[in-house]
Amino acid sequence: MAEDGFFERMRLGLQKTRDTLQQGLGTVLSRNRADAETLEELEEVLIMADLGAAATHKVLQEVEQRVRQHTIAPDGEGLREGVVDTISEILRSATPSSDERQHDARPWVMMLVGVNGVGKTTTLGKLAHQFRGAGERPLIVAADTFRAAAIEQAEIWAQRAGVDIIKGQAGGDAAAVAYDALQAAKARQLSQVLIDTAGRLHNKIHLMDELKKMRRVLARAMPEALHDVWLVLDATTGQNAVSQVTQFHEHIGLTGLVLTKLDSTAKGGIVVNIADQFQLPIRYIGIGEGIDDLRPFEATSFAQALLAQE
Ligand SMILES: Nc1nc2c(ncn2[C@@H]2O[C@H](COP(=O)(O)OP(=O)(O)OP(=O)(O)O)[C@@H](O)[C@H]2O)c(=O)[nH]1
Ligand SMILES: [Mg+2]
Repeated sequence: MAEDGFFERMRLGLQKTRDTLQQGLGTVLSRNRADAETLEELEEVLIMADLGAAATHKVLQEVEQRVRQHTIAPDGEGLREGVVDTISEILRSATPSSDERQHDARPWVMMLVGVNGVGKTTTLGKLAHQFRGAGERPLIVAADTFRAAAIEQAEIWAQRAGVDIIKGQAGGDAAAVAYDALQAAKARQLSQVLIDTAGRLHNKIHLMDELKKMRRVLARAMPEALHDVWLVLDATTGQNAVSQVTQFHEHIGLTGLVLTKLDSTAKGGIVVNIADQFQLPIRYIGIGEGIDDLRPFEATSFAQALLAQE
């Protein structure tokens, strides 16, 4: 029941994208041909659905190739099959392998980064809750020292999840907080160190510098740390999400993505766009503000929610 409810919320969140795609595809595919004009119109539909130029190009190329090789029929149904298969394939490429889903290091040190308001602190609370539910002993690190309210918010999530928290002073040195937290986690033999970071500092360079400093300082406490840096993306954001991935990846190096707010009016096409452009696994998706509203990303159910005909 809970899982059905989860899928249903994702499906509703993706409704707008799904409708845009279905309507557009319906019109184009009703021509029942695979000629140049039809393919051009198909291109427009995919661009409108936020797939971006590269992923759109890939889908068209694949469809054309399949028509040429007679693996799909040169009619509406054939084209639909080609589009759905290719988009599903792109999404599958962003699904973490089972190896990637293991976080064996102890403590495993992970930092969530992202621009302000995307859902970092909320996601951290949900993750802490999941780890604890699995019998682990995670630690929340309130390293967003930019705002006093951010520290309080992390505290509330630590209480909800029933896990330890280490926090600094508002205006304090975030890297020092992270370093102390890692030392404490080692001493207390805690299993996961989950670091919350600021979404906004005085400017972007300052934020990137602070995140880089955190990485350097953590490596002094544990050479292999950081193990993971995940970028949180608000799925209702359009093309701007692409530049967020580019910038954070370039500056600090990412090992994964988390998509939040898939229960709101999400731009599903942007997920295909990002899955295609970056070799970064999508680790989790958020489907609400509650503590249980986080799930591992699954390409198959996502593709179904995005592409299924009503
Ligand atoms: N609907 C919905 N809302 C979410 C989800 N995840 C987070 N939110 C909401 O988004 C808002 C911002 O979440 P935060 O966790 O504070 O975001 P943040 O990235 O920590 O923000 P800063 O610390 O200001 O950078 C809050 O109102 C959350 O409840 C989600 O999956 N679905
Ligand atoms: Mg926050």
